[in-house]
Amino acid sequence: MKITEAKVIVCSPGRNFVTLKITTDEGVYGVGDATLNGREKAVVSYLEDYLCPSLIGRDPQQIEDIWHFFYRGAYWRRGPVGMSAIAAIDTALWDIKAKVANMPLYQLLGGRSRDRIMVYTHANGNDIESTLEQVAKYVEKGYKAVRVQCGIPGIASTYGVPKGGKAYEPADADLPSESVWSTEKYLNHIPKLFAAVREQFGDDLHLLHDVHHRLTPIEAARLGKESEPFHLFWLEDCVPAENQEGWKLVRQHTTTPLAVGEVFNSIHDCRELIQSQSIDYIRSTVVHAGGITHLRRIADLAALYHVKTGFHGATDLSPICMGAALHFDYWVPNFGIQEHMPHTEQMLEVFPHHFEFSDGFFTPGEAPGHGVDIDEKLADKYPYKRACLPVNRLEDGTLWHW
Ligand code: CS2
Ligand code: MG
Repeated sequence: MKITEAKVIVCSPGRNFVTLKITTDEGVYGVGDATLNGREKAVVSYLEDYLCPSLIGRDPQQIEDIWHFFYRGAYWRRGPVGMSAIAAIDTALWDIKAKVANMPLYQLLGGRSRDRIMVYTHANGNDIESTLEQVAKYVEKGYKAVRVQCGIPGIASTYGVPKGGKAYEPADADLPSESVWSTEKYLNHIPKLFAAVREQFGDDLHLLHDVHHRLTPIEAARLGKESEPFHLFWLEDCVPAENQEGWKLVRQHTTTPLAVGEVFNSIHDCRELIQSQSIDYIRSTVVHAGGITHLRRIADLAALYHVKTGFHGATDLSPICMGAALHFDYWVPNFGIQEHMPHTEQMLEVFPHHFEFSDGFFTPGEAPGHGVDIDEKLADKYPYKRACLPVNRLEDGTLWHW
């Protein structure tokens, strides 16, 4: 079997997605997600100008060799752009291999380790009351786990809270929009949100929150300690992920479980945090962490240190990534939870899929491969339009973490 074509498809059904389609001389093809929110065209060029030409003529079943050809062979290793490009190739090749084997991807990985995959969704609101209304809506739909984010009194807008009643999409402008942030106002308010959720919904609902990289370690330690009475499922990205020492400081002060990793793109980003047992969940996912091949290594390392998976699953990761992640979630022994920000019907129409939601859980489907495809004709109707993520400033104008 030989690769005859490696085509990059860029579309924008409500938001930008980058898809790689690898076709073989036997007619079997596979698809992979290559979407990097706000930097899509960088990955397109990395694929089209450098990786795809080297794919033609190769045996698509040599997944491991191809992975190392593009990783070790890059010289300039790691980074979100290169690893998203490698991830797309890897995901498409696993899709092909599973189709050739005529089995769903999870079977090829080792079979399922659970009956269904618990997911969490996002409840957001401009204030605590409207956030609770959203939590109630999702509990009604059967979700067992909900992430809560709400507006902060005295701050015009904040991460995770949509504006004007639209679905939340952070890449909201051609060039970065600017928001203002106050750590003090945030820290004084958020514990009240957790208390209100526990008051109204009791102790059994899994409660998650995303700090989105904005605190210093000692501030995160304070929030972790103040959150302990509300026993969160996790506090996510409480400090910027590059400073791995900072996580050890937070860990010393609180028993609130900690999650990190959506901005990581290789095992080397995760290793120190996992081995020092400074975290409880690793969030790196298929599209940004080198694909199935590399994510398996991260998950296996995590398993040695009681760290569970909690893959990133925002709408800026395409349904292809969601499909591949769900197969991975079905198999991985140390599964924790899967994020699921629902894609719109318009997006799901472009990406026909087999995964199914029921009562707070997903199953990946039994179709050969990862079960997600792209309707190229429909995709062509939605041309790319640059959209950048915002930047964030403190009230004194200091450029801060978004
Ligand atoms: C967020 C993401 O879902 C999450 O946990 O951190 O939505 C993140 O803001 C976006 O993926 C950035 O593109
Ligand atoms: Mg996050």
